[in-house]
Amino acid sequence: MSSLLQRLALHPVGTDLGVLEETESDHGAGTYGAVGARSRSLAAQLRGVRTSLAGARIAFLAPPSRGYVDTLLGILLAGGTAVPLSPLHTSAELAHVIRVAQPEVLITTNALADKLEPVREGLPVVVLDRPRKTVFAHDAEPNDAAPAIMLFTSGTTGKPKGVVLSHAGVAATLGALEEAWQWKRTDRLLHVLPLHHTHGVVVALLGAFWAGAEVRFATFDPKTVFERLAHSTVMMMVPPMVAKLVEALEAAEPAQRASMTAALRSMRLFTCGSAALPASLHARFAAATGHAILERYGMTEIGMALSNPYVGERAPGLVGTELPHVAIDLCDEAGKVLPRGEPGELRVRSPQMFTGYFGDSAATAAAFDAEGRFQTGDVGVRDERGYVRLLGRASSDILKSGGYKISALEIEEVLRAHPDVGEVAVIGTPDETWGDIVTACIVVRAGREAPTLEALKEFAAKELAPYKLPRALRVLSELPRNAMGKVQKQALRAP
Ligand code: MCA
Ligand code: AMP
Repeated sequence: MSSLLQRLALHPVGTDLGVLEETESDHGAGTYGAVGARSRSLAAQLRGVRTSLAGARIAFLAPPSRGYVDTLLGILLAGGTAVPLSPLHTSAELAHVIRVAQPEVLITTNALADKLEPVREGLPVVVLDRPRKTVFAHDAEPNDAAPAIMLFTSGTTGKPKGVVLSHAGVAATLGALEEAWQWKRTDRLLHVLPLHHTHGVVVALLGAFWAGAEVRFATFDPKTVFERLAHSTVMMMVPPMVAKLVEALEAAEPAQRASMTAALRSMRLFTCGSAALPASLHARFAAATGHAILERYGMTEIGMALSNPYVGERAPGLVGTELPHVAIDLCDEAGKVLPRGEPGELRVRSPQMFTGYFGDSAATAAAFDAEGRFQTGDVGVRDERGYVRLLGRASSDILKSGGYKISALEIEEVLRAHPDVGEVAVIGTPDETWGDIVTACIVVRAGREAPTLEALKEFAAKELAPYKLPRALRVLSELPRNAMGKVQKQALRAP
């Protein structure tokens, strides 16, 4: 059995857990023992659908709930590769994931079964809350090298790619975070992140499970968060969430504010990552709550790489130093390591490293340099203590909005099909709350009228998840291009 499963499966059956849905008050149904029994039953059923699941991808669509957790663990126990799908995604996006991942089985809930129907392409579907026939079989024995999870992330070319994480890679991430952030079985995580990206699935959810801690899911909104924090010890955020909590605190009347901050007494750790947390927000959160947010840096492919210290100075605007067993060089374009103080690309070696982009060995090979280091495309500089400050990304085609990594090219491809759009370039306009505001710069098609932002959004919403939609529109007479005809996004971004 892999070291990941040994650790996840070994929590005592009675550990008072666990996974509670927003409305859930029945602790008993959520103990690790109960989750373990349900996920083993699902694993047994999956092995009944396919006798050998070793290496098989199993895609699943479930809201943040016990059903999600049972499914994720059930797939891992059955020896399959878990491919989480997002309820935020359109049919076109789900179809893309299914086309790339080539799953053998789909799993969903009664409520979401209709969403999967148009894209299931004849694949068997297991519906969680319908009666199932249990087929008994021996536990599968995935080893450390076996693939565990496939997560989709955007790149500078084409549609999102399937990043394969092995059991060993996930275990390395969880072990490093347990050590660095002092996860304990007595922790209670308030989980408000989406469950189709590394932050929500690996860092938060499996991070808590690794420690045997409690997880409580909630939809992010400041009111709910302040209510739930009174029962929590850990919360993980992306920068817009920090902005919204700070705004809510600053807008509250003194008495109300006192009760909101009183709710934070049980909290021991707020972390933030996925996108840059402005130093000003870090300071406002500290002033309003007395908590210094621990900012860290990672990437789907490399796992978690840099972190501010749990004990020691959590520096605003900096992402800290290497997590255990991670090695990072700041390099010039040729891969030469630069002296401290000079900005360079972060290149990474790590036991957390992904095993490849599924079905795309050329892209996998291109992601590493001649020394075998992963090329992040992120540029940073180290201060005298070794803390890294991130300065931005090498490519203008990757945006971070709301903490989501978004490919400008994917949005451009969709908008280009709009009848009023002649040419289009998508850029990120810097914003304190959202990171990048997705901005469509268009040239109107000859003989047509300029579309409104609302019309473009409505058009794009048929293909793209809400978090990828343009939030600003600029209508131009032409796009700035270089001699080769390539759009100069830097020029578009200049104020
Ligand atoms: C929403 N709004 C926005 C954006 N999103 N405006 C500009 N840019 C945006 N990106 C506006 C809406 O138009 C609306 O305005 C209002 O905000 C509320 O919209 P809503 O959709 O309800 O927002 P939300 O659901 O509250 O979403 C905010 C969110 C969400 C909860 C912060 O973006 C989120 O869950 N982000 C997490 C992403 C994540 O997990 N990334 C991890 C990737 P109006 O009210 O005027 O209509 S993994 C990763 O990055 C690596 C490994 C790592 O390091 O972690
Ligand atoms: P993803 O592919 O969604 O895993 O996103 C990874 C990218 O998120 C990294 O390459 C960074 O550009 C960005 N990122 C993650 N954490 C931080 C952070 N703390 N500050 C700035 N950027 C971050």
